[in-house]
Amino acid sequence: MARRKIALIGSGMIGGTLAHLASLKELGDIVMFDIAEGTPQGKALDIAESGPVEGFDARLSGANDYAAIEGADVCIVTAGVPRKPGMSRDDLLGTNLKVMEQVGAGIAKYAPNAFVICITNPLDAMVWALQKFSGLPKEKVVGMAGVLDSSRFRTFLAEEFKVSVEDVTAFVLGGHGDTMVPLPRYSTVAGIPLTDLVKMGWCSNERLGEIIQRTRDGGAEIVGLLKTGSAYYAPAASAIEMAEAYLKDKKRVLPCAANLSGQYGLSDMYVGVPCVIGEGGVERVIEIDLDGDEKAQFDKSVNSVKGLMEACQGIAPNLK
Ligand code: A3D
Repeated sequence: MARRKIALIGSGMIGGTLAHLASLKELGDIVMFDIAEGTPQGKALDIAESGPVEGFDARLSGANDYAAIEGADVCIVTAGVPRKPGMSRDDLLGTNLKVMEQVGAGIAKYAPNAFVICITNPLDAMVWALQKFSGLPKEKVVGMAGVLDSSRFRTFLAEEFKVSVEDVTAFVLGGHGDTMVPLPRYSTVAGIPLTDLVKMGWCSNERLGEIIQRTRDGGAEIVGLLKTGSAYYAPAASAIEMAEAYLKDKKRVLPCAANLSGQYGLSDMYVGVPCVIGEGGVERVIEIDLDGDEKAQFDKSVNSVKGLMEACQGIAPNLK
């Protein structure tokens, strides 16, 4: 059987890490694409040369022409610009929207059957625009944010409780931004909800609130430390988990920015919700019960995503 083909559109910090992880996991052959000449070619060759040492078989190549992504099974999009200190994700909108238009056209022409995972920020608006620009089926275009946000939440919780990260599950809903909604009721240590752990005296409500705020600020914390760009190891690992769920038809239940068609009372927009990811792409959006406070937080987050979508429509009126 032919190997699967994975196209990485954008070969910067996340793109390079994606190529490395996909190679180590032998997910398929990898084509790295970028407008910067030499960058995708150089990174692809460098990673290919680690193959004999690591013991993976994968063909890696780099390109500056979309024709190279022809027939890709998965496209992971990081093309665009990242944040610098002092910038919000939303400051990237104008530049990255134009990039999504080019990427959408490239995918539509050369990889119309691919499962497309968008990472470019501001995420929920960019994945929505990318689906429209590409015209691919809505269930085949998805955004990565929730896996990363919940992984950050899990990291901080495991550290706080001094337990393995493997035993911590976490749920984060809503848009990928300051209004994201980490849900303690649906986050657990080995199945015990955080709300029960507070009752059991594992931590106070105040401390839990601090951890939730650190999760919301998780991206900015890294931008502040790196100073030259944003996070890339954990974002790449998170997108690879989604790609693997699709390629291996694992039916993973993962929080993703998915297109809503009536769920949560919303339609024609992308926002972070729990999804089943398998060979069909986003096979199911799971509607969980939200209490009054959770619903209010979710609505606030949805409104901020809608504001970004309107800003996109102001720039690109064809995005109706
Ligand atoms: P960076 O290392 O700058 O890589 C971006 C790459 O895109 C560069 O190599 C550029 O040359 C390339 N590029 C620019 N314009 C185009 C174009 N028109 N066509 C093709 N390639 C182009 O950034 P990065 O890899 O650190 O981050 C990539 C994106 O991911 C940014 O928008 C970040 O804000 C975003 N990001 C999202 C998350 C989420 O959780 C959603 C997390 C971290 C970063």
